[in-house]
Amino acid sequence: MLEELKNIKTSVESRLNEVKTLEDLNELKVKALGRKGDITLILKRLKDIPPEQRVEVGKFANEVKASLERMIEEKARELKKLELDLRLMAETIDVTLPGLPLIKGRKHPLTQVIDEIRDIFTSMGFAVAEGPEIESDYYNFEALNIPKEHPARDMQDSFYITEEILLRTHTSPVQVRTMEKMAPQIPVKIIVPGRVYRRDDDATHSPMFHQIEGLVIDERITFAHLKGTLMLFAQKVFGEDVKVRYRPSFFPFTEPSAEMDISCVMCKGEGCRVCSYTGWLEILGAGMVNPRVLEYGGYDPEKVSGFAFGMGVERIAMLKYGINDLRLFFENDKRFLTQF
Ligand code: 2NL
Repeated sequence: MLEELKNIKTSVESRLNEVKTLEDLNELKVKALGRKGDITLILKRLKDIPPEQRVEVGKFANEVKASLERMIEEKARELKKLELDLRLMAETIDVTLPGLPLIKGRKHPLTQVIDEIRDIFTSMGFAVAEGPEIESDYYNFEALNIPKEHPARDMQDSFYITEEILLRTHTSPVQVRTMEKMAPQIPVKIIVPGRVYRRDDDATHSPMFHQIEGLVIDERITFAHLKGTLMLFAQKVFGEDVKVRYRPSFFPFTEPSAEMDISCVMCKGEGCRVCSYTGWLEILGAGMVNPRVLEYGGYDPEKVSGFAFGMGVERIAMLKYGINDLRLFFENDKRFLTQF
């Protein structure tokens, strides 16, 4: 039995060197020291041997058992430390590695143009007004002196929800609403940016587009105020040396009416494809507020007068940035949008 104990001891010792995991170690421990382990079995057999040998063998068996327990425990500590070291190594974070790139957002080019135009007019003392995109026939047409047979009123040209309710075709209804609220106070000096809707869809027309309109009402407002204000605006958007000209025009809500051209931003007035070889680009419509529209708004045309104007934001943006297809604004293609 002494021989057996020695063999168990050397066998466990040599196998301890090969053990690589806590699981293997536990297996080894059970096999040697467990309830049915090699050492335990020998201790159980002690009662069968002669008493004079029993003391010596028993003592040696307990020594082997204690020695194996110590060695196994030592190995367990070693393996635990190794496992922790490996885990720490695997979980190491290199704080010097570059981070993930942050993609910075930006305003849509149309929003940038609206903001720029808004800044120009607010710096001249205009306030910004906004209103509903779903409008009544009254505010969209009637109060703007747009007659019943006018083509804009046709079902083919506007988005009707009912016979009386439609998507606004211009931002002018907000100006009527503002006049109603303010009258008879003066001065009125507002710009109205916003989305408008018309039943059009091609390379130069979108069913939804943006307008900015302006309205000034005060005593003795003349066409000279209109010209000075809009010329300053054009020079701020397109540059100090841009030239402007006015041509007679017609709108039901202004009288007289005009259209403002600027010298072509591409050829500086020389004549090119963009300006159809005229040297001029049309950028907005304007006029003196029709007396009937002043009355609809609650103002007395004998006491006050006003001028108004309207422009398409997409058109201004296309001319400013040299964009040739309106649809680019609405396709959400980042290759286009990130250029602004
Ligand atoms: C254009 C022309 C224009 C107006 C809009 C207006 C509004 C009121 C009274 C009088 Cl409440 N006028 N707005 C006046 C002239 C022209 O727009 O070509 N827009 C894209």
